Amino acid sequence: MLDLTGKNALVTGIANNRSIAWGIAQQLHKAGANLGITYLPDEKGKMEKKVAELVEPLQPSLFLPLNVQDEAQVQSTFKTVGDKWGKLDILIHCLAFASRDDLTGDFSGTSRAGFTTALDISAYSLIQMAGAAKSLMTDGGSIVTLTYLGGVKVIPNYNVMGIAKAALEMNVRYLASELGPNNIRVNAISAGPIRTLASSAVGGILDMIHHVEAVAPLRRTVTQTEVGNTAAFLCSDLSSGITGQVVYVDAGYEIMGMSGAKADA
Ligand code: 0WE
Repeated sequence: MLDLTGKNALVTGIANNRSIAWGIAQQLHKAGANLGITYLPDEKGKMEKKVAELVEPLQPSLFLPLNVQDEAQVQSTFKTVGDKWGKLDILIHCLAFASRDDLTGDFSGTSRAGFTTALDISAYSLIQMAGAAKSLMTDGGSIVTLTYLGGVKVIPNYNVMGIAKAALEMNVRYLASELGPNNIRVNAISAGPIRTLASSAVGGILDMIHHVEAVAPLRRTVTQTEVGNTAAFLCSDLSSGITGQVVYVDAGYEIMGMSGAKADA
């Protein structure tokens, strides 16, 4: 049985009710986990209010600001987790950002600043948070991050985010190797395209979704709930032998080649 009772789970990356992190938080809650939620603070406190209202039904016992580009805030978040919970069991990393200018146009035009920002927020942040979580995961633990096929294959316009996801997937393997002796497992979920705040800001996302609906083995896209269920599995003892992996939750899209062609045409 999938049971997360008695487990403390810190979930990052909830922006609204379409966030994949929101789908994950709901499934962890359903499995009985005690939740801590982080939000990206802004000047007017709008995000804090919005996320607080959204997660209220899940009764999180911690609700903390977290901007991974602010090292002091990362340290204080994990200090609070240690002080309030004593131990951490589950860390959900759902953070990514690239400048819009770098998600369109020529990849060879990627600026040094854009590259640095994308890799810092989307890939380095996993190292940073795993490093802070390590000493709190005294009973073992599970770290789950979100990646995308664009880190392995060229997807139009994904550009510098593809490089960030390639780095993130390699971070998963190096972290899994280091933390394995502490019984801390580290895995990634490679989700198929889903309409979210992050993806709908991207031109052509609807065409990509229609393409997946046409060629993926399951002939559809995946839902936040399906990603959430896989995350719950990866955080539970049911997956105790799995670490360092990238699990595709993409309706099977990743296995296909010749994706435009029809066999019987
Ligand atoms: O990883 C992502 C989204 C990443 C993302 C999206 C944005 C939009 C708004 C990172 N940074 C930003 N910055 C912004 O200013 N996905 C897997 C969704 C996604 O993004 C794409 C996709 C898909 C799919 C970008 C280009 C092409 C496909």
